[in-house]
Amino acid sequence: MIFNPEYECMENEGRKKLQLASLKNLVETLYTRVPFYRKKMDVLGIKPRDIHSLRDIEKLPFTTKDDLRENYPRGLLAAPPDRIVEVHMSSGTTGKPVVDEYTQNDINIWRESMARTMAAAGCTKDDVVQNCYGYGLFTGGPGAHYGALTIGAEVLPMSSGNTARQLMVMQDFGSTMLTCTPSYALYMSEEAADAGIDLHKLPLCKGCFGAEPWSENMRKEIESRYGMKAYDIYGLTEIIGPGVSFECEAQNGLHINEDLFYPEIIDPETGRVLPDGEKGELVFTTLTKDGTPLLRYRTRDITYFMREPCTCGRTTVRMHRLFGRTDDMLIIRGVNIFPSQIEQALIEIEGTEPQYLIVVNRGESRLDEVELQVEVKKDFFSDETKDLEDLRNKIENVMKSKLQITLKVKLVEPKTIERSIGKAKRVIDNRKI
Ligand code: DLL
Repeated sequence: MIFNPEYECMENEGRKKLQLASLKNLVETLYTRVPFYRKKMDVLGIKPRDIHSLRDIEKLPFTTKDDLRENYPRGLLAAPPDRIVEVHMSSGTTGKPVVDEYTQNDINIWRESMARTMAAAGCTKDDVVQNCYGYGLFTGGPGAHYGALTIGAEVLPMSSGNTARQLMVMQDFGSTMLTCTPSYALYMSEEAADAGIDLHKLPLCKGCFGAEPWSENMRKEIESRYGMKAYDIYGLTEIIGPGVSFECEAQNGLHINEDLFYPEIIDPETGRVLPDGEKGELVFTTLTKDGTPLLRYRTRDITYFMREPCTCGRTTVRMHRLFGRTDDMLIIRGVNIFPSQIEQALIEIEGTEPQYLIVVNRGESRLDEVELQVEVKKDFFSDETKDLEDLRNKIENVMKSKLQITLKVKLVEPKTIERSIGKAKRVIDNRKI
């Protein structure tokens, strides 16, 4: 279902006009209210009156994660503090957290974007949404909660973890829709199998999954384990949380809510804007936010734009499912690779579980050495050692032929790789320690 056809199916020229009007407003607000942006624009010699067309956005400065950290906690606030009604933060595992402060208007934007997102996955007022994204400073739980309420569905605000209780509630309350990270969906399906619960017999038939990289094959795996349709949803704390972009029933790229978040793709090295179809770093400008609006925020996420019309009728630009983050890219003996590519190849190999860990070490010859730990399926593990050796060789060969990378595979026993209830940790990089 299309939640808001007026904006989602808008004719392009109309949308561009709207975006330009919002951009002019935003630049004026940032210049007058946020000293950080005034300084940046003064250095570049740009004034709000210099913005005449959407292309003029290229004259404006970027904002980086470091800028946000340096301005922690409230340096980028653009609204009076008494207008803030809610605050969220990223986990901040690698430094000071990044902060998003919401006015009531911003909460309304978030509700709207998440309602569009969940409606595109088929959510209606008749659904029972089991929301297992974490609640708290993380945006996942509250975002899906707002979306479900805006549509008028029933929400089970489970948060993440306590898997036995999740499965009990799922059966007793007849959940029809699941919202959580793909890795947690996978973990829950394992626990269900161990508890003898047949997920195919439950009313659960769709889910919105995101917050971490996952592959097309992981989608198929989740869909077949649950007997449901699994949709990819994308977002980040800095911009609004989940709700920035989402898949529709065509599942051919994620529609960006571009009347609210203006997207660009740039070359991460030079900062140059790239043409449609070229892969690069995704950049967003929040067009209508009040609390902590951002200009040209560099997400570090890698994708490309698809502008061909979509069969669903929405006219918004789509982004290809994320390839990964610039900071997650591994360079294995000269070949650039994202963990999700390894996942995609691995899931097709018979005898393995979709559970893996990539360990990167600096070898004696100063070359990067990569060990791929892969869990073997239970029935396979009790087999002959020779079969295990064959499986190990097979995985190494597949990685070599499909991805052109040479890595060492270590097969591990079932259930030994740590399961995740939130964002899975797939890479341990010992070079950074
Ligand atoms: O993860 C917001 C969110 C919650 C999105 C629930 C979707 C569902 P952060 O914790 O700030 O916010 O992390 C944002 O997670 O820059 C991407 O690198 C990654 N990410 C988010 N969605 C996807 C996705 C939330 N669908 C960062 N595929 C982003 C791949 C994703 N990576």
